[in-house]
Amino acid sequence: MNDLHVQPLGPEDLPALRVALDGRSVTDSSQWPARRAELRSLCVPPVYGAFPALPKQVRCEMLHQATVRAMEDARLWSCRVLADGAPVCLMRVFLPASGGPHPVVLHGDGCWHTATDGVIADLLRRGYAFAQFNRVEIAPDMPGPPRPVAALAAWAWGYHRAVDALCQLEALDATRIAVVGHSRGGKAALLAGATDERIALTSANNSGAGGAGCWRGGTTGAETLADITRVFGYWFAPALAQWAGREATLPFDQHFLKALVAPRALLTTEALGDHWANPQGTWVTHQAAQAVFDWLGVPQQLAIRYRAGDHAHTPADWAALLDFADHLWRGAPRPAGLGGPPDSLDGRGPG
Ligand code: GTR
Repeated sequence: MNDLHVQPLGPEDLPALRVALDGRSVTDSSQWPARRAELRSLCVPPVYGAFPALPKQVRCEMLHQATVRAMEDARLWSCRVLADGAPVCLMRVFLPASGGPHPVVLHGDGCWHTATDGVIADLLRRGYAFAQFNRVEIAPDMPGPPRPVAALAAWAWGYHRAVDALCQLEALDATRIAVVGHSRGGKAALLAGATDERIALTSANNSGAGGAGCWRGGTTGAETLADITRVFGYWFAPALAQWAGREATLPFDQHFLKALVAPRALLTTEALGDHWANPQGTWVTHQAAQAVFDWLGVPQQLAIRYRAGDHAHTPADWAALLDFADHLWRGAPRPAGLGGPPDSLDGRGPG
């Protein structure tokens, strides 16, 4: 990436995170829950619309248990997640052969098969369980007539119901649940993590517009609000399209969604050549959200990682997530290579 691809935009151009709606500065961390609730009301309904109703009861029905010889005798559980008796989705849970409770990585992109056998084997070898559902079982990823619930909200709700189910499995450590997704799945994972405090680590890969990217801009050639609402209107609240061309006056930007994760952990993984997913604008929202993590005394809970290359959920991206989880949960050193893109607007290289 070089300067030709970068528009002049910095974190100071985004709406303030620590000025409450009544105009007062948010100075004490005891005010954070109230401000967090305000931020949520400002940035979630206008973009994603309403979530499906919260069920009274979620059940994780065990359908089958197997041993996977090709994965060092890993356990593989097939489950059905039910909300108030109605099926939500199927879920597969891979667990290391023995031990536990294991931290678990929850992935909703079953429709893409980005979690290859090699990726899953690596997770298991490193002592993580891996749970996967297919978000398109919850809401199809196809255009069609207007829907009562937009797809991203339905997919995020699916993550939440899968978390309900995972919390019922004693072999898993419910205090160490990570969620991850790629691109549109990364938008859903970020929304899920921002709105559910049981999720300890949220990770979005190449999530761009409506995810970790900045609506106001960043990378020249990045997908705009007009682009995404024209082609993928069914992912979003219908009213979002009204902001096309007026992004500079939005009362929020995606740093609000990132800040909702604080003080829990958030890692976004980005690709320098993925201009459509706005790698530079993602750095701007990152820097703006970092101020909240710093202020709450947890600067290390927010991380961003850039790699060379294009739009994809690569084994290197999965490894970056596990390295960060090892750091948070197992005392491993903070991984190298976290930080801004090499030609970031403020000139800071990867830290
Ligand atoms: C693109 C879309 C992006 C991104 C991507 C994907 O076509 O414009 O916002 O979500 O699809 O999901 O791979």
